[in-house]
Amino acid sequence: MTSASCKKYPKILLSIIASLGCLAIFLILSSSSLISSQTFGSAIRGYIYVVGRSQEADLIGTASDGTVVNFSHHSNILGSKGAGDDFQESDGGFGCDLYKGKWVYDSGGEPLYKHDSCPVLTQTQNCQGNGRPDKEYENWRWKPTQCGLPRFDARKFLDLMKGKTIAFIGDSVARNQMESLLCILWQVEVPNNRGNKRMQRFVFASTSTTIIRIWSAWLVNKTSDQFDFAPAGVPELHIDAPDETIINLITNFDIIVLSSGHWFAKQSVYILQNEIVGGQLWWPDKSKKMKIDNIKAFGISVETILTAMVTHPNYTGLTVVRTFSPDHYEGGKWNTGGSCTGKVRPLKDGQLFDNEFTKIMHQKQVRGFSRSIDKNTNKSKMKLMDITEAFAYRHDGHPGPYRSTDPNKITKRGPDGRPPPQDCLHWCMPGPVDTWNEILFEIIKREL
Ligand SMILES: *[C@@H]1O[C@H](CO)[C@@H](O)[C@H](O)[C@H]1NC(C)=O
Ligand SMILES: *[C@@H]1O[C@H](CO)[C@@H](O)[C@H](O)[C@H]1NC(C)=O
Ligand SMILES: *[C@@H]1O[C@H](CO)[C@@H](O)[C@H](O)[C@H]1NC(C)=O
Ligand SMILES: CC(=O)N[C@H]1CO[C@H](CO)[C@@H](O)[C@@H]1O
Repeated sequence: MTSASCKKYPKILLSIIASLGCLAIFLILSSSSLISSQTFGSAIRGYIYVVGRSQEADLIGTASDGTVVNFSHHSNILGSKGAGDDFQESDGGFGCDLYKGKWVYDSGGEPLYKHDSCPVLTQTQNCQGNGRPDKEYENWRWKPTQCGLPRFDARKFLDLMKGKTIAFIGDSVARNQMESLLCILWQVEVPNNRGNKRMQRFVFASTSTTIIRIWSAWLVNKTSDQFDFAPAGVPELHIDAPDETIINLITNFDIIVLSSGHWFAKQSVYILQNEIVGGQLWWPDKSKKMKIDNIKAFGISVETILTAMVTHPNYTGLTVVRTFSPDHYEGGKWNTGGSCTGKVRPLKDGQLFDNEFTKIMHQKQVRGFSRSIDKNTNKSKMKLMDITEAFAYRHDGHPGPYRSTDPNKITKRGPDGRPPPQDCLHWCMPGPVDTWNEILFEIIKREL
């Protein structure tokens, strides 16, 4: 983002700009935006991401179509009880790792819905509607090595989900996936909007299937009063206490998809056992080292929310943790020439950007997941939906500069080579994010 584009969002960014000269990230819809459907489409818009310089990819693969991926090193990353085990028992004992595979171009493929056939699609992710000139990114399909990933059958999904409720809980990437699912289902049935102030809620009458979204950026208890030496106004995250709003609702849900991570790049104070242990874009006493940085805080938060869920006496649902969604501010940071402008096909093998931040966030998340599995005392199930590496290849799947219908928006680099303001974090709809719901459907088929 340029400083000019920051000026467009003075309210949102003001405090951060003040201290950081616009070095801030603001990713997501504010929580209020889930209240009314009018605000679908109002959105945001600055993102900061630190993307490492291109390095040798640490994935191995063949190059016939340039997109073969070797994920075999995953077992190391995932540790003992990670997603590596998730699908071993399925497929009649053959096992199929849904996260190991490649992106294949499907020239005759049609997306699951059209950008103009889904009234709930947020405008900032409506890439075609915002004038994105290329369209091929809609036609790459994820092909797991050992099995096929069936095209999403909306009718079958509703039948399988008869009487059931699925809740997407988390940040704006949760919204991205929830809207993708709604758009897919919309093609066979228009749901009733039964939302309220706490949550978005759509009910498909034919099967009484309910799709819910609840905003919770960090998934843990957030306060904002003055606390010890933390000033009022800076979000205080009690990273060892879950967001009570979530915990109070979970027994109503059969399936919960959790999405978090990117807000740990935002300003906040980290509190553990009632003691301030660190902060992000906030730490007044430079002479003292903080105990917990944003990456550690993320890992702890994941363990906190999951532990609260799997030790809840009455929760029997399936919890799906969708792993950290990779962003693609390639070649720099968001404000130093990092860009996904002009990316029209997935990265080829060997071109993968080694994004240290993504990698370590993923590791912490997987560790938090594994540790909470060990604490499970109820009948609920947990699955890791480990999409991080597969989606690291999809630098073509983001809106880039096509974030609004504004006919005067800048979509090309300036004379100084600076890229235009852009979103290389959220995913176009239709687009690769629809694959998440195809994978989710497979998980549900296997677990319900
Ligand atoms: C994938 O990587 C593993 C180890 O990293 C290696 O043993 C294996 O041969 C590789 N497979 C392919 C198809 O390259
Ligand atoms: C956070 O914790 C306080 C104190 O225990 C509690 O009153 C509040 O409801 C909690 N809020 C959330 C969102 O969990
Ligand atoms: C769990 O269910 C029982 C029986 O319906 C109820 O008495 C109890 O309050 C519930 N516990 C929680 C934490 O919801
Ligand atoms: C059905 C079941 O296994 N419920 C258990 C869930 O976890 C609590 C402890 O938090 C147990 O007391 C329940 O028996």
